[in-house]
Formats: sequence, C-alpha cells, structure tokens
Amino acid sequence: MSEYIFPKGFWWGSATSATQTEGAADIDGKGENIWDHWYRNEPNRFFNQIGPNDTSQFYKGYKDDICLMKKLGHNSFRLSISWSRLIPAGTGRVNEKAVDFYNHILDELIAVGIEPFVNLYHFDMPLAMQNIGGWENREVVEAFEKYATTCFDLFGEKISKWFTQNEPIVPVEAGYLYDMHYPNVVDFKRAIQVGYHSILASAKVIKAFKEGGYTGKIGIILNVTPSYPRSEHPADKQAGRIADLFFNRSFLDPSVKGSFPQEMIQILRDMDSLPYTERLDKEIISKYTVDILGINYYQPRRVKAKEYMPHPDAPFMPEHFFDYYDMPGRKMNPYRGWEIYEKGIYDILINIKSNYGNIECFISENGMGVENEERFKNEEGIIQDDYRIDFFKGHLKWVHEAINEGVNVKGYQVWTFMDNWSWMNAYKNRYGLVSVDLEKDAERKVKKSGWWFKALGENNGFSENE
Ligand code: BGP
Repeated sequence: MSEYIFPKGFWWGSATSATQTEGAADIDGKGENIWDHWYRNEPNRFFNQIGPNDTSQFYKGYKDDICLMKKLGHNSFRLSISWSRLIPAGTGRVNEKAVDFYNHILDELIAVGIEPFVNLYHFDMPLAMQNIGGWENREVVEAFEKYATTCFDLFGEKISKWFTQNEPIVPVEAGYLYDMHYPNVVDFKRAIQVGYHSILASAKVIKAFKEGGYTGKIGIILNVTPSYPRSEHPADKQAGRIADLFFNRSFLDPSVKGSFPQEMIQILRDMDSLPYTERLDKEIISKYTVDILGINYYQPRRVKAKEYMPHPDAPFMPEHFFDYYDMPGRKMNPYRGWEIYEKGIYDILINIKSNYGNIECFISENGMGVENEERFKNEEGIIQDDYRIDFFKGHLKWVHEAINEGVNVKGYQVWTFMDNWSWMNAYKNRYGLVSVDLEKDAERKVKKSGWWFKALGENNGFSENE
C-alpha cells in the first residue's frame, strides 16, 4: 500500500473568491462591480439566470462556514476582498461595513487556527472603474494601488500572505477576446493593453507593499497550464511554444523574472499590438517581482499546428498560430468539458523549479466541477463524490513526486470549500467539499470528499486505499 505523506507544516485548505460566495451584492454599502452590472443587463447569459446576489451567502454564514472549514482539515484558506465592497466607487470613500465584515472573517479564521491568504483581485472590477475603461486606463492601475494600500493598512497585521490578483489573464481573454466576461470586447490590441496594465498594477502593488514596510509575503496566483503539442513535428512544437508564450509566459515571466519574453514582444510588434507604456514601467516590473507563486491547475492545453489558414480579415486571435487538439482517448470531465491530466501538475512544478528559480509556490486551485451531483446522494443524503476524491489523489501523487524531486511547493488548496457561483456557469458545475442547497436557504452538507479532505489534513497525507 502506497502512502503519500507531505512535509511538516504543509498548507491544506481551499480557495474562493468574494463574488462567487459572499452574496449580499447590493446591501451594506457595496458598490456595483462588473458582474452585478452585467447580470442586471443580461441575466440570460448566466446559467439558470442565477446572479451574483444569490451566491452561497458567505456574507451571512461565514462564522459557521469557518467552523466547518476547521472541522474539515483546513489550516489555510484563500479568500478575496471585494474591491467594490470595500471602496464602492473603486476610489475614494471606504465602506466601514466592509471593513467590519473582512475584519470579522479574518479574526474568525485566526481564532480557529486557519491562516488567511488574501487576494486583492478576482475578476471583479468595480463598475465605476470599468466605466472609465477598466484595466485599459492607467487611472485604474493607480486606483488599484491605492485600494491595495488601503487593504494593507486596514488588515496587514492579520495577514502574512497577500496576492495581487488571481489568474489575471482570464479577464484579458474572457473580457477582451472570447466574450465570456464583461465588457465583452473582441479586440486583440485592447486585450494586450489590459494584460499589460494588469501586470503593471501587480508590480506597483508589490512596490507599495515593500516600500510601505508591511510584513509578510506578497505573490500572485496564476493558471500556468503547460501546452502539450500533438507530436514532435516541428510545426506542432512551434504551436506549443507560441501557445505557452501567450497563455503562460505572458504573465509568469514578468511576475517571477521581471521581464517579458523577447519572442512575445516580437509577435506583438509584428501585429502592431505593442501596448502603450511609460518610462518607469520597465524598471518597476523588473524590480518588483513576486515572493511567492500560487498555481491554479485544472486541465492541460493540447495544441497542434494549424489545419487551415485563418481568414485574413478576421480579428486577430492567439489561435492564429495554433489549433486546439482533441487528443483521442483523453480522460475527460464531461460536465466542465475539461480534460483530466494529473501529471500536468507535476510538469508545471518541474518547470517552475527548472526555469523560474524554484520560487516558493503552492497549488492554489485544483478541483473538479460536476453537474447534478444530487443523483449521487446516499440514503443519509450525503453526496458520494468518489470521482472528486480520485481527482485529488491523482493530482496529489504528482505533487508528492515533485516534492521528492526538490520542488519548493508548500501547500495544496482545492477549489473549493463549498459549492459556489461559477461566473456564467452559475451553479451548473459544483466544486465544493460541501454542498450548498439553493432551494433550502443555501443549506450546507459535507460531501464524502469533505470527510476525505478532513483525514487528508489531519494525517498530513493519504494512503492509496483510503
Ligand atoms: C478558476 C477561477 C475560479 C473558478 C475556477 C473553476 O479559473 O479562478 O474563479 O471559477 O476556475 O472554473 P469554473 O468556475 O469556470 O468552472
């Protein structure tokens, strides 16, 4: 029987974001963010028309939720602060009720012995900031820096791990290329500007953190999925390299190494899409890199050389350089439509060790979203989500192997503690260790995976047949 025991002090926990769990989107002085606004205007874009006001009600139930987290083996938990709850207009007045709310959460976590990891931005641009251009506008970069400093001042004493952003590439892709997030723009050049300003914003916040003398570490959370080419053919490999440039290295290199890949700059130059920059930006980006890296991993990216030339007049997309590859026989999570490839997590970690100075890192999201889990309930009404336990085990084995090979990986946080609102998918795919019954006032019930996770945390590992 194989046993997988992790280093002493390994971080076990889960991650979530404000918009996906808090609910209470329009009370106690919270300002609107892009999700509130988009839902109000186009509710049909959201699965079953469920919007951000109806998320898991963490705003109301945080005390019990935190108690349950403790019971389920957590020693750490990542949450995000909602910028528009704390500073309703994105800049200016601070909402005291939000200060109380986040203080209560942090106090509660600390009281039960769960370390809070706090992220400052998880896809939730305040509407007032979006109305002046969102990340396209440098004023928003400045406002973000002020918001971050406000957070450091207000909560800094309670937090030793800060994160500037979660998956900052997602608002770029989803909001400015693929029409999955507000403002639903399709424009490569604007997407590049948005991406550049997000990176600059992260570096500026790190600068403010360091210069302000705050204690603790500051990092970023990235989805750094490796690209796997269909074959060793040079054209397939080139497709993989370019996909990696766009989707991984664009954020990973500046965040960890402080510079952009030359090849990427060249492509942008050729496309006449280099972003607007200012004189001191380069120095700030190169000097203020992250202390710690959170890695979100769900699925690999499989690519191949292009089958057909793109339409010459169609809007430019990164997919100009590669096609996605449906590898025959790949293991799928059919609900989310994502491939399950456990070794991917190891490949990422080895890449971080080999090419990014073995920076301190942790798995900050990993999980499996499944539809209609009700059908797996046993007689006691407990969801028997063995598939999720297998998913976690399969990935953890590879994390364990990476540790054996010297990767500086310090923890594993799942997505997520309780079922939450998955943006446009709302409550379609459920990820929680704990189910949330929307029909019964968001009643919580621990799933089988929740009890398994408890043992994982308490034993600091698992054995094959547990
Ligand atoms: C990550 C995000 C999360 C979360 C998760 C699951 O990319 O950081 O916010 O939602 O993916 O994906 P989804 O909710 O789209 O199924």
